[in-house]
Amino acid sequence: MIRGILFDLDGVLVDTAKFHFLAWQRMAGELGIAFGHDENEQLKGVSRRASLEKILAWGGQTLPEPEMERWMATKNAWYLEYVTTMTSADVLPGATEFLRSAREAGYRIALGSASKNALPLLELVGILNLFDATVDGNDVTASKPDPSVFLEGARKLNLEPHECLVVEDAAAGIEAALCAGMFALGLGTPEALPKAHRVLPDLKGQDPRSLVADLEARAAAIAHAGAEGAAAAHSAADGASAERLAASQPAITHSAADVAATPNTHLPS
Ligand code: B16
Ligand code: MG
Repeated sequence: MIRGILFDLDGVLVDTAKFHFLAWQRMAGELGIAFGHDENEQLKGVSRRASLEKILAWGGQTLPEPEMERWMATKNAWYLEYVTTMTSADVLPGATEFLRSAREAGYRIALGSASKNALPLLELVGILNLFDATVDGNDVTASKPDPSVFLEGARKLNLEPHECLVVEDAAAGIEAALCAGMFALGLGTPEALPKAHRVLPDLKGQDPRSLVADLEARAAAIAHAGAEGAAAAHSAADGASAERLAASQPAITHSAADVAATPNTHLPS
């Protein structure tokens, strides 16, 4: 039974990706490395250091540690310059209302973000007071898909992982939620987040209680079909079995292989 909801920050509550993009692009430009929107997509949910390492690798460069530190500080200073323009109007559609109704419905609320700037940002846009607990890049160093950030969030909420729902916009974040043994709601498109239990475009107009009831029902269906699907998928190269499995859970976007492979098949209903 879901009793707590853990929210990612960037892409779920606020759109800071555009500011990360501007700051990384400025840095990449100075280093002579090409950096576009495709590259930026791959940095969503990834820590500052891991992002820098990826950008340098794309440019075939390595830097000594003091230079790494200098670029991380410079990029962050640029990023902070850009985000200071944000106000409560920049909270993503439906997010504030969803947080409020989730609290009123009795769910415990936590933040699970890779960002070291998460708390001042939540304060800046006026929603920090809606959280019972926060976990950010200052508490946890391992990047999503490592589940640490969400496991620590559950611990702070005094809940078991299977009592938690994660709301995420990045594939790595969905992986992290599933690795943690939690329910996963993706915000975006089913194509980009195929492993989420459910995908919505945003939180606008969503009622937390109905959403939770729906997710619990879907997870129960996956668990049921997963047990049968795992056997079917392994017993033969039988495409029809996989199709039957998919048809038995029409609301879920997983393939039979995903259902058999991802930890969400073990979620209790
Ligand atoms: P910072 P999230 C992540 O936030 C961003 O998606 C990612 O692009 C960024 O590099 C990371 O935070 C670290 O951010 O430089 O502020 O510590 O999506 O996990 O909330
Ligand atoms: Mg995100």
